[in-house]
Amino acid sequence: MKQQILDLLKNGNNTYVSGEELSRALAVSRTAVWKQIQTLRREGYKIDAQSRLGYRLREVPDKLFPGEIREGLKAELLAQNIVYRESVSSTNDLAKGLAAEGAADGTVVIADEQTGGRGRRGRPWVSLPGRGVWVSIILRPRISPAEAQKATLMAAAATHAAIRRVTGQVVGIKWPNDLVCNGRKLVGILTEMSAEMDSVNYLVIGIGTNVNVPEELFPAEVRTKAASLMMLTGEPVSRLAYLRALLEELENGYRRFTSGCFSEILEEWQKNCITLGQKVRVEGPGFTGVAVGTDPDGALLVRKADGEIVCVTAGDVSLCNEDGTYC
Ligand code: BT5
Repeated sequence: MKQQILDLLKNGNNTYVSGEELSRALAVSRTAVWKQIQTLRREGYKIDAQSRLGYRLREVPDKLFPGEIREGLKAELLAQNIVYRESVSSTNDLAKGLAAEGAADGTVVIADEQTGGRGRRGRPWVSLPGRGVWVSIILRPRISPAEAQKATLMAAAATHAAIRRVTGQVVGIKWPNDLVCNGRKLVGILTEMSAEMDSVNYLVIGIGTNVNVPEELFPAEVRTKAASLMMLTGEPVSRLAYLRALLEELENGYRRFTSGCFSEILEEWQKNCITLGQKVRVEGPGFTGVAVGTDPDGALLVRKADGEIVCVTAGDVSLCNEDGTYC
């Protein structure tokens, strides 16, 4: 009923809709309408009430409510099940729980705030309330565990396209899971999976995008390394518009991925990858070399000084700065 009232108010296009009209359209009492209006107001919708005129929707909150996301969203699979929470520890953890209970392919889990957002290897991911898009997607592709890396690349290419669509800015993809601009990280991607020996049960792709974070709000430990879409454009960016673009690009990427067209995705990814052709250091083993390409699954190929080509499937890769340091 709440969503129906909201839809009717939106149809009113900034004019008043009478309480009587609302109660008639929904076949409920005017008190019931009033209660829903109060709930909407608590959620942040600014609704004017005038005794003889009725109600007018003045402002929609900057929240990623499923009803708002779906408005104008050109996606099918990723529009079906959208789970929203004001605050969670980690959308990836919530998504994994839902996936284990059988959540459908394409379920989207989104939160306004993460109190325990995670990066890879248990590293923390700063997820300020209301300032980013912290989202996880449950996918159930018929692939082997070895192919899961492809999903991270697919997500990076989709995120890259969404940022370009919404901000007009072209950012760089840093192998395997970062989107960066001037050496600062805008987006981090964390792909997790549940699998048998030869098949994946489900993937959870978590994508964290700093949207409206001014530099001073980043905690000191990431302030000089992080960026946001707002820092790129110089003005606030609509989280809803960005999330819709992201879901559309992800759905498009997932369709290509599952219909055997990963090579197209890889080509796009390679065009925008800033790691390729660069001198890099592969952290962990600690060797250096030149990133000369990827294998068909998206693993990074690094040519060492002695000419040996090493295939790097996971881990951190730092790029060489002009002064010979790596970051
Ligand atoms: C990542 O890990 O980059 C993956 C981040 C994935 C976050 C999403 S949000 C939705 C979903 N739910 C989750 O709990 N996670 C996913 P990694 O490559 O390990 O990078 C982590 C490092 O990035 C940290 O150690 C910091 O140095 C840095 N960092 C942390 N928060 C950041 C932020 N908001 N912006 C830029 N850099 C950040």
